[in-house]
Amino acid sequence: MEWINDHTALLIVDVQNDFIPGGALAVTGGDRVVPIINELQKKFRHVIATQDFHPANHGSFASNHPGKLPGEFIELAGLTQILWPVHCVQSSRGADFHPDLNQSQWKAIFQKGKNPDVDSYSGFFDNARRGDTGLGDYLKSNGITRVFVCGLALDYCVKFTALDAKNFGFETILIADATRAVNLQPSDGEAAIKEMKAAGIKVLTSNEL
Ligand code: VGL
Ligand code: ZN
Repeated sequence: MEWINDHTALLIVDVQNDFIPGGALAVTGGDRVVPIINELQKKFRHVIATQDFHPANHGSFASNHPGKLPGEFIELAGLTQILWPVHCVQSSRGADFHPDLNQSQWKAIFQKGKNPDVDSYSGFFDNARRGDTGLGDYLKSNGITRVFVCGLALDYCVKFTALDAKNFGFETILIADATRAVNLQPSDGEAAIKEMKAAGIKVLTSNEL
């Protein structure tokens, strides 16, 4: 089966310094996806990245809620919100893409999490599903029908981006070796893959492409 054609896009989710070991919200093995994604990109004509890009007063940061710690919960935009350490602040090094990630063929970058009043895991919509980054319309207007998803973190932004891609009507494929989970709970990564499969998302490894 030829998986990649002119109607196929690679979505690289949040491969940013703060999600890499040493960063503010480090994902174990997050750096390991970089060479895999660089190899993958060579096979695609349409490569698009998302970037977590928060203002310093973002409501998902524990430090913006006196007395609260990362991992605790609050209500934000009418939703239960887990609190994170300060991460991916606009114009900080932590928000930059990993320096080894090849950006030379990217067609577009979609930033998310810019509204301080709501978090935004998916590259398509904020968690309250009000704000739209334009990614879905962008893909449709470029004739994309099949979307491959990779990047960080599997159990948050990768999962919600893939679920929204599927809901948008794109055939959606997770590249399992090109993602890593935060795993606040040790099985969160596995649970995310199960949830994606149940939603009709395919799971492949990069050597199958
Ligand atoms: C992410 C938590 C908070 C992610 C972003 O990119 O998976 N996770 N912000
Ligand atoms: Zn974030």
